[in-house]
Amino acid sequence: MMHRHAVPSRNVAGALLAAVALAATPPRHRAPSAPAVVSAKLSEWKVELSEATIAAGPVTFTITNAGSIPHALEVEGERIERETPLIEPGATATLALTLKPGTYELYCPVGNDSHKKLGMETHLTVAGSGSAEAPGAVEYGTTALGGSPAPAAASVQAIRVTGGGPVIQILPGPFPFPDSAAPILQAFGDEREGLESQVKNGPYSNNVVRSRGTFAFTAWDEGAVRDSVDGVAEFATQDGAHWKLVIDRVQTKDVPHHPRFGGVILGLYYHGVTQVHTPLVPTINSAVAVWAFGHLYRNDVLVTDNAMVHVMLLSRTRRDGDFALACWDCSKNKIEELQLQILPGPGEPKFAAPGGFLFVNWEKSSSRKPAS
Ligand SMILES: [Cu+2]
Repeated sequence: MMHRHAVPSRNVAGALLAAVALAATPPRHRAPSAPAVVSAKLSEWKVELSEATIAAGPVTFTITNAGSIPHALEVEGERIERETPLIEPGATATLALTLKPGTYELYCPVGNDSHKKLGMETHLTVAGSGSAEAPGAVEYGTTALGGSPAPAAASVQAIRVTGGGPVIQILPGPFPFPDSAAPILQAFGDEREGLESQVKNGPYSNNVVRSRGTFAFTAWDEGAVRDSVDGVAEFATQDGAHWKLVIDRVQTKDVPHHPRFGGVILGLYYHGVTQVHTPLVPTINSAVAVWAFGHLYRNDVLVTDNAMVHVMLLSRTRRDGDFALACWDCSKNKIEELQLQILPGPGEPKFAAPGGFLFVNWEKSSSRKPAS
């Protein structure tokens, strides 16, 4: 995913050197008993702190939700784990803690960590009191990359996904849960109108035809702009056309309304009720989500080198038999549905397919860690 602060492991040595050169910002001087004050600003999708380093002792966090959906703040580290209640957009909360020296992770715990995975995560260094010049106060990792050291868990991860089971093509049609989606759509501001047209025309519809084809890809979640993907899909559509899609590069530009979407994200709870991304998709968990560009061929003729591709391996949303959408909250279902959506690139004509898009699912798919 597009973590601004992910430090590639092979650059750690360089980052350390850079940090030593930058040296530490000493904690602000204050009376020993006066609590430090740190303001935290929450928004989609980041946590911004007024201080990167403070001295050990009492601290009061003043937290403002400057975003458009509810968030919260959790402070974790040195055996402390404390969080605020949910903070509505525009509201503030405070959290008073006493912190020992160490490094703390501050993140938004909303949405089973989906907000955290989208970037709502930062770090705070607490230096031993009165030891501002001590090496312990050096927040290495605060480098030109502009963030904190990435936790080990954020290092390179990869997934190999293979489509399987019944293959279906989804055609334009109405979204089957308009009443559930309507209140969520209210929060989408300028984009609401465009999204509302999808309530009538899909692509998330129950208008489904059986298809056949194969799809397999590998995706690498390497942080910043280094995510990558490599895969091929081949399938037939209702009209008998044969399509081939080669995906070999990720799309890292912001997706409207939700900046930080793009590239490869492993593990995400979103859509539906979560207020993360469009509610015109049921609430789901995804093992991997990819935004990519693809080379698209129809009956062996190149259609475009810039097809916009969105792929998810997610909780099953469709029932067997007629493959209608079976749930508004599908997040507890087995993760085995592989969705492939293909749209024309910016300014390009619609595809020769119903609705001008291609949307194909492999209903019983699987994933594994690729051999490295
Ligand atoms: Cu949040």
